[in-house]
Amino acid sequence: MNYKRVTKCRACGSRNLVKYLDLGEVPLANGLQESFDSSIEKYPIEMLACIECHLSMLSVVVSPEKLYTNYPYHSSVSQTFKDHCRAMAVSIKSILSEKSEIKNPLVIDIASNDGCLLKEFKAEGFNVMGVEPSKNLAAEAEKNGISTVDDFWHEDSAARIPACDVITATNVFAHVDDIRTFVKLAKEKLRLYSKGMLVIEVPYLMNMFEGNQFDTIYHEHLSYFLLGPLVAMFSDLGCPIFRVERIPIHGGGIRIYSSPWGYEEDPSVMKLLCEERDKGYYEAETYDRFASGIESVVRDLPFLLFSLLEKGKKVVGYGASAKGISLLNYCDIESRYMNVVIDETPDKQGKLTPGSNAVIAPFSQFEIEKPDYILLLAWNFSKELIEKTKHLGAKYIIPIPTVTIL
Ligand code: DWN
Repeated sequence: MNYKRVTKCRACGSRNLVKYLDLGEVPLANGLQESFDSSIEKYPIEMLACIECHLSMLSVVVSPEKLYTNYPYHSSVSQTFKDHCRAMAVSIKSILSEKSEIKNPLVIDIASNDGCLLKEFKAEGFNVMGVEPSKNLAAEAEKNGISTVDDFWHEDSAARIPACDVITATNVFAHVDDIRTFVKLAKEKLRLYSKGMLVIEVPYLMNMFEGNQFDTIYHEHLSYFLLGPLVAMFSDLGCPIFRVERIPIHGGGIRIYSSPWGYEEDPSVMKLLCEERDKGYYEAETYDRFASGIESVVRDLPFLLFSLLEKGKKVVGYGASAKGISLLNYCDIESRYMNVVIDETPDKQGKLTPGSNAVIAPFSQFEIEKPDYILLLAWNFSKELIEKTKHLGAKYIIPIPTVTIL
């Protein structure tokens, strides 16, 4: 068996965990198939909430080696994400320069993917180094001039990197089982001299609940964060969060800044903690409401695709995203309703979406398929995807928060 069950909260250690959502068993979202496989492995998707600190988490942890050794997701495919990385590098440079005079600071990016973020730091005059466990991505980053330690973030890899001024971790913290060790190892690398800081971006549970983004629940995402549990855990580890920003990327997240080196707490931290409390995120009803809210999409999306098929309309998916593949499985959408998903990531093309068995095809396939409807499976990049395809004259299906036709 390639997974283990969660028995205690990974943030606070409490065993007081309550299940609030069960989405059944689905294949791994990025486990793209070379050919049809009727015995594809499936793993449970259940959400638990910690009664003590309010961290939400999956009930199982699939082995990271199985998930990430060869990972098809390339950050650089999206211009929106590249713009986000550019703005992030500029903003961190400005915050760091308020605090220290250091020239050419060193930034380490954990789970640096193809080097998308580090490229922007480099352009801002930083020295850069990546840590990336996926061999294909680490090799690509190296090819692009980004020095990369080809490994997960653990004691051995941490020992191989120098002390630094900034550590970034975007879209990886939610994927990590032992988040306490992750922070401890990062904290030990931050230089006192430059008041080094750890900057982490994670999807935000408030955005997930408000936007009905249940498709972002899949095996790679082990935790679903509010600020509350993070503030408590980071403070317990001696690396307090001193600033938080809400960020629009990937449907809405938070960027947290933490450091062991005595930064004054910004009002943004208390403000968001109060908002979480006032909006009921520490109350059970909020979780039950989210769980029942997903039913409309699970009912309406297959119904819409079925009725379009009956009317002889062609539907093509756009963006073989992990969330899109998960959505197809949660909604039981088979290839007879939609047999092609377009994706511009070469590593994904020619493969089948696990479970729903649609062929992943390059952009040029749009001209052959001539879709009447495009299902935006990467709805987080709707603007970019619509801009690229509007010449096709198709209508768009946006699956969440409610199934909508544009
Ligand atoms: O945390 C995670 C997030 C940040 O990224 C991971 N666990 C995996 C991944 O999730 P995802 O696959 O749901 O991410 P995206 O970025 O929403 O995926 C978009 C997909 O669409 C990619 O496969 C690239 C593709 N795409 C494209 O073909 N043309 C995207 C854009 C913007 C495009 O123009």
